[in-house]
Amino acid sequence: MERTLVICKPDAVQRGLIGEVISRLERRGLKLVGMKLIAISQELAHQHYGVHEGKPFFENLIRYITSAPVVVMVWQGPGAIALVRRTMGSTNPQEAAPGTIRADFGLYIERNLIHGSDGPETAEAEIKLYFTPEELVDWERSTDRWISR
Ligand code: D4T
Repeated sequence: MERTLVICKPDAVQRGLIGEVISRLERRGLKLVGMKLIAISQELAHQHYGVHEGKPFFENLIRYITSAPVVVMVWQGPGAIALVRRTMGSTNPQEAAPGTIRADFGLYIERNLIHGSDGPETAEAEIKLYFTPEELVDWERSTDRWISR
């Protein structure tokens, strides 16, 4: 079953939106298999966003993601990676579809509330970056038979 990394970014934590994000993903039927509140170090931020190094927004992005605690989570389900991206909305909240997290709570690309892995390879690498295998829980959910085919 597909797994993806989700981060409630510093603005989502500061604004009390952790529960809102979790609630939307839970209601979608996805299963939470890992979660923790952490402060992202400079080193971890550079590892995560290394692909953007050199771009004009890079320094601001690092400052933002390390500015306050974040909640990192792993969600599991069929097509979880794309499903989370659609639930989040476009990177720029101004362009995000109504009803998505970024559209409902965001105004600026620099404060876009949530991260979700953008493909199978990045999901695997990002999950490894934030979680050890022991921190991920493979569990049976009693409602699964009402959600799965
Ligand atoms: P993340 O990775 O944070 O989930 O965002 P996306 O996957 O939706 O978008 P991204 O990798 O292209 O951008 C990473 C991060 O950089 C910020 N950003 C991006 C910014 O501040 N200015 C910009 O012009 C761009 C393109 C927002 C998200």
